[in-house]
Amino acid sequence: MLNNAAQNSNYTASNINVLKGLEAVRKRPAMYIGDTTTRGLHHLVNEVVDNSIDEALGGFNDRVLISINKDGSVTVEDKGRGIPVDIHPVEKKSALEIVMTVLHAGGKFDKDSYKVSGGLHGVGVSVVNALSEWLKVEVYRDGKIYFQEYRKGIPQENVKEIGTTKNKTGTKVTFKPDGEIFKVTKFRFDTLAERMRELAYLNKEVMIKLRDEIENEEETFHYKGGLAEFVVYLDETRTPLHKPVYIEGEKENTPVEIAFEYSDSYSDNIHSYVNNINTHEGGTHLVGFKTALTRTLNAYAYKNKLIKENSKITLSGDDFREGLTAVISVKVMEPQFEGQTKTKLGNGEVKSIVETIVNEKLAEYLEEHPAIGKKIIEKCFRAAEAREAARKARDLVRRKNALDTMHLPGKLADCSINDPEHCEVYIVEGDSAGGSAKQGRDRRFQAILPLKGKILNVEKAKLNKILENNEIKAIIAAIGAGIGAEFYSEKARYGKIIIMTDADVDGSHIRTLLLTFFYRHMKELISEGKIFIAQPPLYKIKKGKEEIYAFDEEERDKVLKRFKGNGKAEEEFDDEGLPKGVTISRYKGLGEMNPEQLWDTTMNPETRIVLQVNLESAAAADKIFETLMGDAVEPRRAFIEKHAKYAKIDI
Ligand code: 0RA
Repeated sequence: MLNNAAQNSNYTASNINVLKGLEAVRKRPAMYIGDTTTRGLHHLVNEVVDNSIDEALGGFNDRVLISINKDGSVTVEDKGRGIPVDIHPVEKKSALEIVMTVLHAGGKFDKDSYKVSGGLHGVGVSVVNALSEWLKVEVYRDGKIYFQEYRKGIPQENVKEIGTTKNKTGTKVTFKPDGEIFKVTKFRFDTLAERMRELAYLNKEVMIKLRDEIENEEETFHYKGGLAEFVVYLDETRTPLHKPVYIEGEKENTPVEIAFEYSDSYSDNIHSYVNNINTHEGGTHLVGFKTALTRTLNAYAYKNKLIKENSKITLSGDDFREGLTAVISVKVMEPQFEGQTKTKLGNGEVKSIVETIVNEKLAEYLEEHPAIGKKIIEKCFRAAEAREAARKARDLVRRKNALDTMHLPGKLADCSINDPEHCEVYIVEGDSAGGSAKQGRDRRFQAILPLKGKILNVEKAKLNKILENNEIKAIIAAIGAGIGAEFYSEKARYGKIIIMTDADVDGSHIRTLLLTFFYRHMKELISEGKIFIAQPPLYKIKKGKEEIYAFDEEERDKVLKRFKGNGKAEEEFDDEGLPKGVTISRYKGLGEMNPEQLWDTTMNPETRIVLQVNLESAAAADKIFETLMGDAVEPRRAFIEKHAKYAKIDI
């Protein structure tokens, strides 16, 4: 082996590098795909699909088929140019093998498309390959069909021709994620569908088909109206005031696509994307849009005398964004991503590109659609009047020190350390559970804020009403970082905010109300991964001195089975199959647990389970909150029915 390989030093060197690369990925998968939970698992599919979409951006592809196969593998097939297969002069290998086995090799081949740098996307198909038990690729190119197979990223033989094709081009990748790497290897249709839907809205020329051979589900995503259809979809449960405004333009090789509409809601729902990546933290493209929107609408309002010259009320940027649902998508050649989560566009030139395009096209649009222009200005004027009223109310509250961080709420049992990074606050449902939590906690780093009853539904209330609510005031003061436009997450007094509610309908309602509040008014806490949901157990199973907690029915049954397995003769079980001497108690609420039990099961960082709330797709989250908390009843009923089987809500 060694002798043979040594005859060709290039060959040896490149192979060793490949093995090192694959090993690095398998050793630290999280560095490449974020994590190895279901989230990382689904990123594998996204990674391959991103390549197919890249081909579409170059104008070479208009179709992507994704299939979850019966054996648990996934196939992604496109009609792009096909991965090149020619033999690399130095490496003496097919380009296909290099793309599939060398980290970031994709970028070395000129794909003339919009490159992605930073973030999780664009790590390359080789990463998917390295993390797969096996992967098979077929390339249709130059009238031939090429094939190669890999195990854990290692080619099983050279690239070979396995047939001919008339004029088909494209790439077909099938892979089975490696169970040694991923805790869960089952793909969820809904999770994939969410991203595919988003991609189809963002790339209107592409048709994406998703099929699940296991669950027998199928959906086709193809939206010729692009972002205009996206905003209508996002506003499905709101009442729009007009048809979406659609703006498309290109400057300096930077295509810009924007759609927006106003609805009767109070929140602003602006989603921005760069190269199909959701820029949660915004950036220059968003600033350009906001600046142009404010300027153009203001100019239009005064020019057409829709606002009186002597009006006391002036319209600010916020007023032009109340009830606004907008999607901004730009494609940037060399994007610079900044910010905490690397989802903020930094390229300065993009601000003026977007600003110029919006100024010009929006002014034109308004001239052509005066009725819509009038409606928009009237809506923004009402927002300005309400803002003025809210400001007065807020000043009043401020004077009462409710928002003043110097005055912590009376019912907060604070922790003794004051280093936010190591401190956490439990927001607890009810005074009695609050009492247990206060006694059970580690008071050095755990603070407890008990809430009385339900908090206000912020989805249906204006800011001044929200600020009058006592429970909300207590949360704002305890966290100590302000609210809304004046929220500064770096000031937060705790690194973790843990929502702890009962495992019943009321509890989940309160949890949703709290999440809605955080999502609308302290969004950074969610995007920075600081919000968690505690998981109190539902059952206690006791046999003799042994006490075991179970978090759901499935776990309870496992424990019972184990007791049964350990147990003696079959006749020791009663009619319901319970072993004698075994008691099961179901916790109806947190209040039923004593302080020690609460600490052991739900609060001890060594043993507890907490779910981190993440913002995988802000657009999807937005829709879920509006659906759950907004006015329309029918979509809410449908959503709840569809998701009834899930214990938790992924946002
Ligand atoms: C490298 C270079 C080129 C295309 C691709 C990779 C490519 C990768 C994937 C992965 C899934 N589908 C894909 N389609 C294309 C450029 C090809 C050329 O210049 O002809």
